[in-house]
Amino acid sequence: MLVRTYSGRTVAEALAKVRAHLGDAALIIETRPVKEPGLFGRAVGYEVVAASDEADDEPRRQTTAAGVTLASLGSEPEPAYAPRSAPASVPATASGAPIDQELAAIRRQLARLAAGQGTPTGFLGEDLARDLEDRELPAEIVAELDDAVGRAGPRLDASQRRPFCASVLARGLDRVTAIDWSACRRLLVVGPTGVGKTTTIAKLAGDLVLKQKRKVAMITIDTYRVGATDQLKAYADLLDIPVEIAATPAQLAESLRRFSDADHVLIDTAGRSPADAARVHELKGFCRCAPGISVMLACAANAGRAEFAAVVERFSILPVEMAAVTKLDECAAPGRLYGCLRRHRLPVAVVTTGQEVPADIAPASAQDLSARVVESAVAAVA
Ligand SMILES: Nc1nc2c(ncn2[C@@H]2O[C@H](COP(=O)(O)OP(=O)(O)OP(=O)(O)O)[C@@H](O)[C@H]2O)c(=O)[nH]1
Ligand SMILES: [Mg+2]
Repeated sequence: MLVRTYSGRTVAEALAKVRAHLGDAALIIETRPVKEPGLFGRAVGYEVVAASDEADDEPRRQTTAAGVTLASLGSEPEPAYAPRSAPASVPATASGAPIDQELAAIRRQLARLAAGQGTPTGFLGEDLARDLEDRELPAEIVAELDDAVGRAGPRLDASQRRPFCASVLARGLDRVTAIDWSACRRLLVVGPTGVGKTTTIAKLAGDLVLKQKRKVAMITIDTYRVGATDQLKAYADLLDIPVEIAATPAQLAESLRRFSDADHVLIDTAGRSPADAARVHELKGFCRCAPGISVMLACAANAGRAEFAAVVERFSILPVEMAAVTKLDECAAPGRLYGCLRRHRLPVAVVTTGQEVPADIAPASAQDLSARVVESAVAAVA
């Protein structure tokens, strides 16, 4: 089977080239925009990947002899995933790999395309492509990375691919930023059940009291779960800070008034299932009961894509300003997590990385969240 990529300023123009070269029986495998450099570049044209039953020996030999260059082909069909701006004669491939390896990767990629599994990974190299797949990075982001590595060309040797991809990914998490405590004096943490809200509050309180020497108080409005108030009280005792229980928005406002001399007041809430709209709605009154309450949404790093989306969507009725990503240590699919964070543009402020209070918490970093997606399997185990 012959698989080729045709480009044009419009899809119709590219399809006309397909028809001219492969005839009406050609099978269209994929249509995709060609973007300007950068993750969010504007579409400047289109590519159509098409296949026909014709044998492809002759054109492929031609490509090999030219060292995977497009220049010799002029306006002829381009081999899939060859670099768009390759110089006229290049002894090695654009990604710096030996030609044999690169061609083998391209052939595998063509086979995947022909089988309808088409995420392009030819420039990433097999190891990295496999790691990204294992870590469940969404296919469209894998394709963007592949494209970025392809565009970087020979400037990027194999050892630089992972850090390069981490930087590209980090640019996509533009809302990740550590908490600005100078603007956050009253923090109310919401989220689904068991996600780690109470321990995150205890960790934040520990950081503020022990490291930053701030005056902190805690309030819980979780009068729902048996043992919830005792759990927070135990942490408050350990840190030697005051804690109050508030059952209604009016009581919360009253407690906040009593704690007006505290630098920071951290407010714990009962876990709410995203399936229970009414109970999430109840939290609105608590968020609005006093001015200057910042709302943080706690999301588990190990949640599935649909589960994550349901949480973000359900809690979006509240004035959420920032997010905590909890249980990062239990996250076996950092690529999936990355996809969720980017898709929902979550302003992640902290991540928690274990059960230990107060140690297992860190300010959120786009670079770190991205590095987890691309680090080599050896580094990931270490
Ligand atoms: N592995 C791991 N476990 C965590 C982390 N954060 C919290 N946990 C554990 O998750 C469990 C639930 O934590 P809580 O803080 O009680 O969760 P919650 O959201 O307050 O729960 P509810 O109030 O019942 O909705 C506890 O066993 C915590 O130790 C984390 O970062 N990593
Ligand atoms: Mg709790």
